Amino acid sequence: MSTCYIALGSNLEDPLAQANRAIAALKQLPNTTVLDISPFYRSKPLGPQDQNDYLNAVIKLTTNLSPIVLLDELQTIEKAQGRVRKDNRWGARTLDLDILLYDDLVIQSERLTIPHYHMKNREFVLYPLFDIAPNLILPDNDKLKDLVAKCPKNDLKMWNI
Ligand code: A4P
Ligand code: MG
Repeated sequence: MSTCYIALGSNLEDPLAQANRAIAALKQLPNTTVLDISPFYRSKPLGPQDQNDYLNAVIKLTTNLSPIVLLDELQTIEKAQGRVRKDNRWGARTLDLDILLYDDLVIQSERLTIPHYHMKNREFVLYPLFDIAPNLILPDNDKLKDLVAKCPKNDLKMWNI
């Protein structure tokens, strides 16, 4: 069994419903157990500002799926929830599921970069990850708590306030 952390983001079509539906779908994945779910956060959009705030969260799971099979499964869930892939980078989306970490693996392939690029300076990734894995150490030996301490909160709030 491998331990993975998945980042969830949504800023279209009822993000709260999108998040709950995605989590229900993750719980249905074969050979996979959802172990923990961070609180849901509300974050300012990174990238184009003419889009809604995001709901962001991080989910911890154990799985027997390989990284690439897990990616396929995540993309299937995104697609089922109406995700349309567009060329506009960092644009609005109903659902984004990214693999942040997969055990201590470091992967650089055409389809997968693990640890997820940019995760180290995104408040909407680091804070929810810290909530469920305060003692986490990244494959490069960086401590999550040090990364959080260095990362401005940038108006990150709990979703429901
Ligand atoms: N890919 C490579 N590595 C991974 C990985 N570790 N996990 C590839 C998942 N996918 C990975 O992703 C493009 C390709 O990345 C996939 O086909 C996969 O093979 P995508 O989901 O189609 O496109 P994307 O998500 O639009 O691209 P990107 O660059 O991942 O977007 P970002 O950087 O995630 O930005 N603001 C706030 N506040 N909160 C957000 O969650 N998200 C974005 C999206 C912009 N602004 C945001 C947020
Ligand atoms: Mg993505």
